[in-house]
Amino acid sequence: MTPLYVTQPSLATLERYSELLGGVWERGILTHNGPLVQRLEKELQARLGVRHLATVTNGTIALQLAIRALGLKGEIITTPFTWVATVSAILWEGCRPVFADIDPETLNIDPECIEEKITRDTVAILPVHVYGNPCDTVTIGDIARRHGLKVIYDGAHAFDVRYRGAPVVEEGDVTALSFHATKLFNTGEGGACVSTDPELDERIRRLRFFGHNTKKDVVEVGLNGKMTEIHAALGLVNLEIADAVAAKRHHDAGQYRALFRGHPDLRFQKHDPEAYNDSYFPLIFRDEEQLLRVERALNDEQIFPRRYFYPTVNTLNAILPYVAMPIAEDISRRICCLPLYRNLTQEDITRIADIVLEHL
Ligand code: T4K
Repeated sequence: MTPLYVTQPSLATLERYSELLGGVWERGILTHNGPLVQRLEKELQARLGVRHLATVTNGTIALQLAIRALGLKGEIITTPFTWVATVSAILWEGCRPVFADIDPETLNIDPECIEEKITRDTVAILPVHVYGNPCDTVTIGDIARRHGLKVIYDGAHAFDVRYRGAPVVEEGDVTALSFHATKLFNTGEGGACVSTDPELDERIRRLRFFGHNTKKDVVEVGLNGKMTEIHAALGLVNLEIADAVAAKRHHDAGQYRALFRGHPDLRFQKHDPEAYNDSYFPLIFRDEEQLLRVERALNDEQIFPRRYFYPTVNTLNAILPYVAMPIAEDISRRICCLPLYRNLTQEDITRIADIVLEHL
């Protein structure tokens, strides 16, 4: 039995990738803002409809660079329902994460909970577009303006999402994207910072390149966050198949939804179909016992869904003191992402859904 994992990377053909790599070999330029990195940035800007996009080595570094470029020092309000990278980036940059609980329907940070967490030390809000579902950017923007706070969106899952007719990744001061192998669009490892302000974009570019300015003088403390030509080449060819990848995912997620819709024990993340990239297929169960029973049954058939995100990051005692986040913790115990990727067949989806429904 071929195992079915939660995801598999969407990859263009090896032939197509080799074609671009041929040029890399000829030029001998592997990194330092080479021609393919520049081309990928232009193509991503055009595809996503954004003005400033700087590629980096991964989504975690994108978050760190965003925090650093905005000069943040103090408390950053964020969600407990996310991958550990959201919080480790805050800690790594010497700031303090303060959690605000989530909306049980959208699974994004609840704007009402943000406001009550604001103190004199708050410097920013760092919400996550969870599974690509856009946050309430209007209310969050309004809170930030009223309190003089910066906003960084963790858009690791939000590739290609348009919300209210505009790219959601242009909301806030900076949005951090991830192009990890498991993401909708991937460069193997990779990521990007999207910013709305040209000076901020320039600073991010400087910080990702050892703090060099365009003349290569060191003008501040930077790090090495540069994407290589090898990764950019993969990004360029994967961008060519991005429409086909998106169409297949929307179709397959729709098929899952049709098979589960109406079951009294199952629930989907509340989302606007026009602003959802189906980058994951999260399913919310009645309780954890039911989820574990289904997970065991799937594992017995060599099917491996993933409990994104379990446990919630506010419970990670090794890096943070615990603060209760009842809604996020409840959802986290009973949510699971089912396999969703390009090579999954219609039979696979039906088989997975049958096993789920049989073991509820
Ligand atoms: N913010 C948020 C909200 C995020 O979700 C993430 C990352 C970040 C920030 C940080 O972005 P990056 O710094 O990673 O760019 C994955 C990813 O490592 C991570 O990128 C992602 N979020 C997180 C949600 O999930 P795992 O622990 O699930 O990976 P793994 O190795 O268990 O892979 C899952 C399945 O994917 C495997 O069962 C098989 C398949 N797979 C995986 C890899 C790596 C492949 O088929 N090929 C592969 O190369 O973490």
